[in-house]
Amino acid sequence: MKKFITACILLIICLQFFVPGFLSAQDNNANVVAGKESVAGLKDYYKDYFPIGVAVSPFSLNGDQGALILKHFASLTAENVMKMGPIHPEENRYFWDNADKIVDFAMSNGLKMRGHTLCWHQQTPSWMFKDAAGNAVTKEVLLSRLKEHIEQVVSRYKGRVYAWDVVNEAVEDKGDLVYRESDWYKIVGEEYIAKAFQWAHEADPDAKLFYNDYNTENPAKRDKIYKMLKGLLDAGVPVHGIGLQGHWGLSNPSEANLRAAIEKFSSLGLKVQITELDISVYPSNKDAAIPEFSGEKEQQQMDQYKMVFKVFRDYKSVITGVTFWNLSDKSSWLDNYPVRGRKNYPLLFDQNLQPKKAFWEVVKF
Ligand code: HAH
Repeated sequence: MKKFITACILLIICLQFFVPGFLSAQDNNANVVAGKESVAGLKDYYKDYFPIGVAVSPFSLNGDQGALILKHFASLTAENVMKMGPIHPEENRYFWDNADKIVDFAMSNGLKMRGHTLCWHQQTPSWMFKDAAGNAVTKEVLLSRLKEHIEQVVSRYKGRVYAWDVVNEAVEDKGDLVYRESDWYKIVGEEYIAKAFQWAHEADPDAKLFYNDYNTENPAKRDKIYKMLKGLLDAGVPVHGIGLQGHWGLSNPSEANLRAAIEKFSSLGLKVQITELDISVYPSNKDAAIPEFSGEKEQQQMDQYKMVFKVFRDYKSVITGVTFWNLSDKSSWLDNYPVRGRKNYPLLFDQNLQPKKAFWEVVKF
């Protein structure tokens, strides 16, 4: 009898070690939640699907926000500090400190790190396009500056940043024009896009390289981007994936357009990531600020989050990451864009860092 009891105790100890949650209230189904607090983090619910990430600043890594990041997220993106302006403020000066803080935090906590972004028309330092006399630089000068920038930044984070948004938002939204008429395009022509990918690949052959854009579910823009990407791939340019930014609204995109975009881009053999997810509660720039987030808007946001995550799960074979653009409704870039000072409620955690109703829609499956 004594031996039997000892054996039983040993068995229970073993089970506790090897079967997570054996002695706790946790159900074997990772999606069961208890009370207000989630048993698991967002990343744990999605561990068999794709890493869930969040865009951060180096100042949001401590205290309650740091704890929330570690509980729920498996990947980080620097919201701003790896962009060309902040990281390369003058021709021969790089400012690494802030980007290093985020990369170090990711590495010491076992998180993946995405790089954002190497070439964009905004948040680019003005010196980039000008010579010492203030005139526009030549194509050759601009390309050599871009090459130097990409080599420096990508090689610094080689082996730590696993994926880069190499070119951001190069395609025009309106009309038939394919390429955005940015300074990059005006000075270099479309060639800057292929060159950026080539130089990023040379600097880190193991990094996954993404073209990143918004409105990618809009059929007209989707088809322009598809054509551009097909052209790059046919020419042997090392592009590995497309980032759908995911700055969405309560009824946009439709499920059909979201599915069609994922299918169309992945038909090129590209991986797909949702790189900057948030769901704004305002349909247009003209909407007045709402005093509190509840009722119909809350329900619509729950439905939209539920729909998009169902679609992401359906395409888990091509989706290799889903990243939120900020951590919680306490503060997000949408509090100031497109209307300065208009409070928005676009994320899964509320202003007190608690999971919102939409959170539960995302993890109940
Ligand atoms: C994104 N652009 C950028 O990729 C990201 O770097 C930035 O922090 C926020 C949003 C979205 C965008 C925009 O900036 C302007 C007009 C439309 C969309």
